[in-house]
Amino acid sequence: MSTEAPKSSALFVRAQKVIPGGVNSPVRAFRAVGGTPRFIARADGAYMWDADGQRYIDYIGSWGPMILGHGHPAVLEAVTKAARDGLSFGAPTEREIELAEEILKLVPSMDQVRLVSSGTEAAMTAIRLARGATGRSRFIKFEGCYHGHADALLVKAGSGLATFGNPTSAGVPPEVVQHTMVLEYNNLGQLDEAFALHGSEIACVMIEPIAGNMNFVRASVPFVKRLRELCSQHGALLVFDEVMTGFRVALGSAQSLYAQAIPGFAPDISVFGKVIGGGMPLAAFGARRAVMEQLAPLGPVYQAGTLSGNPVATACGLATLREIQRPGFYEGLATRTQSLVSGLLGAARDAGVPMCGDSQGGMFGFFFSRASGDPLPQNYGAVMATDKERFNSFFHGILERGVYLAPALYEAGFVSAAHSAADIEATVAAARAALA
Ligand code: KE4
Repeated sequence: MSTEAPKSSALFVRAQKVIPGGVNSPVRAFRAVGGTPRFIARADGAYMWDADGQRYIDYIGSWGPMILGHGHPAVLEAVTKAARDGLSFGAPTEREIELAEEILKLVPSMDQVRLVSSGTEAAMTAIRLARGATGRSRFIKFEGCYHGHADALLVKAGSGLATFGNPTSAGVPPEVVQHTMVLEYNNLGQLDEAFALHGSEIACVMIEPIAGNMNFVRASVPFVKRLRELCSQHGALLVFDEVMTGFRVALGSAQSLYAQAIPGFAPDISVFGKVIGGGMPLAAFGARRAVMEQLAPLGPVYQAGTLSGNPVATACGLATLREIQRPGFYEGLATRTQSLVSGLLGAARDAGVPMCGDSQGGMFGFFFSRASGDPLPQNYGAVMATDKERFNSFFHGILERGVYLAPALYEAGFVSAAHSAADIEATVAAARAALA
C-alpha cells in the first residue's frame, strides 16, 4: 500500500513549470479523479513502475496500444533493428507496403490504406476524404464519442436536432463546426430524423462502434444496421472510428463483430490507431479503392505527413500485428478480460456496491450504478449519471494497492496478453480491499 508518491509529486511540480498542466495530454493529469499523476519510469509485461519504484498492474496500456504487454521481445527486436537501419527517410519503404498489406488482409472492407502518425490525423482526414468524395459538407457524430482533437470534431450536442453542434473547445470558431451534427448514441429516432431532414447533404457519419470514450458502450446491432441502411440510401459514407477497438476487440476489429450480426455489413471508411502502432506514433485510415483514389497525389483531397509511415513505427506495428495473429491469441485475451470484469462485479456484489460492466476481446469497462440492477448505460447521459464520486474513490483505493486503472470515469480499460491469471486475481483482491 502506498498513498504517497513523493518523487511523482516533485516531478509534477517541476513539469508544471515548463509544460501546461505538467502533461502532454490532458487526461494524464488526473484532474478527473484528483491527486498526483504517477510519473512512470519504466514498464515490462503487464506492469509499470513509477518514479518512486511503486509497481502497478497496468490496465491503461498506453490507452490501448500495448496489447502484447510492455517490452515484448519480438517487438523490441524489430524496433531496435529498424532504428539501426534509419529512424526516418521521408521516402517510401518496403515495410510500409508490408504493414498496409497486413492491415488490408485483416480488414476486408478496405482495398487501400494510408498511414499517418496519430488517430486525430486519421479521423480528421477521414472526414475530409468523405467530404471530398461526396462533395457534401455536413456530417454526423455522436455525443460521448471522441475522434481526436481536429476542430470540426470538437463539438458537443446542440440544443436540438436542427441546430448544429457547439464547439467544446475555445479557439474553434462556430463556423468551423456549423456542419457538424451531434446525435445521441444508439438513438434510432434521431438518426431517422436527421437523415429525413438532411440526408442529401450528409457526407458521412462517424462512430466509435464500441464507445471507449464513454468508458464502454456498445452501439446496438439495430442501430448499426439502421445506420448502414440510411448511409447507403442517402449516399453518405459510414466511417467506423476503430482507433480504440481496432485489433483490440477482435482480430477483425469491431466491424467483424457487426458483420457476424448483420450479413454483408461493412463500413465505407475505417480509422485505426493505437494497436497498429504497438505503442509508437502510427495510425491509419482506409476504404475501397474508389474512395482512396480521391487522395493526393492521385486525387483532389490533400493529406500529408513528414513522419507518416515512419520506418521505426511501422516495424513496431508490424511486429505487433504479427503477434496478435497467433492461434488462440484473442480467446486467451478475452478469457482473461472476462475474468477481470466478473471478478470486479463479484467483489462489488459482495461489498453491496452497485456495479455493472462489460468487455469485448481485450477491452473492458465498468460503472458504479446508482442502484443495483441498473442496466449498462446505452448513451452519454446514462454514463454521466453513474456514480462518479464512487468511481474516483475506487480509482485511488485500487491505485494505492498497485493497480493502475484509467484515471477517468469515461475511459475504457485494457488487458494485455502479458496479464496473467495471478495478475487478475491480485487485481480482484485489491478491488475487494478498496471497495471495503
Ligand atoms: P490520438 O490522436 O490521441 O492518437 O487518437 C485520437 C482518438 C481517435 N479516436 C478514438 C476512438 C480515440 O479513442 C482516440 C484517442 N483516445 C484517447 C483515450 N480516450 C487517447 C488518450 C489521450 O487523449 O491522451
